[in-house]
Amino acid sequence: MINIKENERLNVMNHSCAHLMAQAIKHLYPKALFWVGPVIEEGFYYDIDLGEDVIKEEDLERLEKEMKKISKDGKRIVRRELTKDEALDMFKEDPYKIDLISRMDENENVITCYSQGDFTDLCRGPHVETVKELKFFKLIKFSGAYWKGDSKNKMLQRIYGVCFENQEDLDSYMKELEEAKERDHRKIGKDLDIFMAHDLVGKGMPLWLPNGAVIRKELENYIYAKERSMGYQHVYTPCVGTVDLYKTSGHWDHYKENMFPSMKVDEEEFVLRPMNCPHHMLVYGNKLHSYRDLPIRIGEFATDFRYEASGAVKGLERVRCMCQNDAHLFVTPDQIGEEFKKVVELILDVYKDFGLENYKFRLSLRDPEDKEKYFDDDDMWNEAESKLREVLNELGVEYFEAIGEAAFYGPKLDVEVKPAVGPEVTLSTCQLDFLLPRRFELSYVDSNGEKKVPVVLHRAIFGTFDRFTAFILEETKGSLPLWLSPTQINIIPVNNEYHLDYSKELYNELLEKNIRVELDSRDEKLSYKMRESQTRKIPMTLIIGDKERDNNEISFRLFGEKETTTLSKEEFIKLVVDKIENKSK
Ligand code: TSB
Ligand code: ZN
Repeated sequence: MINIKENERLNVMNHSCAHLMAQAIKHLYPKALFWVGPVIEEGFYYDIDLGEDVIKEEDLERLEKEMKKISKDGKRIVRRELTKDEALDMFKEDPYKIDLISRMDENENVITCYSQGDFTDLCRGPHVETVKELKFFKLIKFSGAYWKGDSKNKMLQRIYGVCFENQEDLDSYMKELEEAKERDHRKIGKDLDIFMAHDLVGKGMPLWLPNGAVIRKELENYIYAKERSMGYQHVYTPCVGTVDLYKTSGHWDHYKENMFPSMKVDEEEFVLRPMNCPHHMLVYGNKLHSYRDLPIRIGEFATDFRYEASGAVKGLERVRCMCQNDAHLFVTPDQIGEEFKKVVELILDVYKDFGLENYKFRLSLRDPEDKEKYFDDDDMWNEAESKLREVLNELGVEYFEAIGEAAFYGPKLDVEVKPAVGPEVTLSTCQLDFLLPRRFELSYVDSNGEKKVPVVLHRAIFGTFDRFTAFILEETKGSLPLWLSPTQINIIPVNNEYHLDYSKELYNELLEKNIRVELDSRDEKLSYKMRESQTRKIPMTLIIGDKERDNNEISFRLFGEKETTTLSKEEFIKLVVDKIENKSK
């Protein structure tokens, strides 16, 4: 989808369109006050204080009509420079503008306002010449938004819209938007009974339904097998720790605002853990280690809790209770390159297995000027960063560098993906860490019998099972490969009276082979059942009639296809078992 903010002409048009909308709002709601109205990737929005009034769906149409009227009228948009005093005087009735203006420095920036007919707004510009240029727009949605994003403040109303140069562009954008909505994992997750939410459990705390649980278990089995084959050892550790644990790790000082508040139990003070590294440090420290034991790779499918802003939580993609596919790799300094390479290879391997192609590698480096954010050891940083770069070049993967994005304890590699709706997120991550092992006083004995501190690689291939599931649901539009599908095969007898026995026989045979099969013996029309099988995106639908029963055959239709294929029962079962085993797409 086009990024409107980055397109010069569309940026200006959308900004002007936000003013046009504000003017229309003022006509319909004379008491309306305006906060800010920026251009965003998807168009524009304006935050508005409507007093007692609340925007409803049908109001958008009314507003659009009023905007069209103003546009037709065709007033010029006129810029005016103001001194701070003039600005304060001009907007003296408007507390929101007073708030903005009081924080402005007229010596740094000229204060300007823009007028069009009966409407004037404080604004930096630039704008189109006349409102006549704004013809092809659409108001898309509305929501509540706290003033300055702070839940202690008043809730304003935010209306989103978009503006283009011609009708075709607007139409094709609206079509893309519709498609994105269809692909949104929140919709798919609901339609396919994958997860739910409930106020009684809380915001950002999805409940995985049976279908979702199957997907998650398959993902766990898949990555567990891969990790075992690479020498990982998995552990189970509690999803709480004492405050002291997080003081030792440094999270209490550096990560507290992302954590749930602590709770006291007897004499101990606990927190829900936001990360698993501290627990894994203790597991490593439980034994003495020689350089010969390294790398030691400690993995866990670990539940974490993070405070995410209530406006940021989103389906399975951004949750407050998540399960990481986590591991901490303890290595000697000269094993960093090789171990990092294995992680990148694993990422590539996994993405290939899932057929994922829409992702970007981001190498996050420190800003050498920023001595405060990054822990101070130039040699360490330079060496680590060039090692990571070297590995990426050697593997020939494309990546971009982001200066100043490293964690304070070391550089990292992130995989960025774009969800159907909303900004990019990180899926996989691999982070180098020189600090945490020191804080936990970890060591190994090197070949000279000297005590040394290991280096740690934090890595999560799926990121979290939550976010990864959200992403594959969107990439596949809910049509998962056979091996991942909650229901793999749906058997529909043409007529229960004649075909149910053979269908049941088949059902039991498939069940015995551990295939997730359903038998639809409801008294409904065949066409209805077939359609439902498609809506549920079941990969294989079997239609069992006379011919199949008499010849011990199977006729099946793949999801999304119109043709039916017929095979002997044995051939069919072999095909299915092979497809599942090979994780065929
Ligand atoms: C990799 N300590 C490391 C770990 O060892 C760590 O926690 N890294 S992280 O903070 O980057 O989180 C790992 C992954 O979890 C991220 O790459 C991202 O894919 C996923 N993740 C982070 N926050 C959320 C969230 N709120 N909801 C869903 N997934 C999340
Ligand atoms: Zn970690």
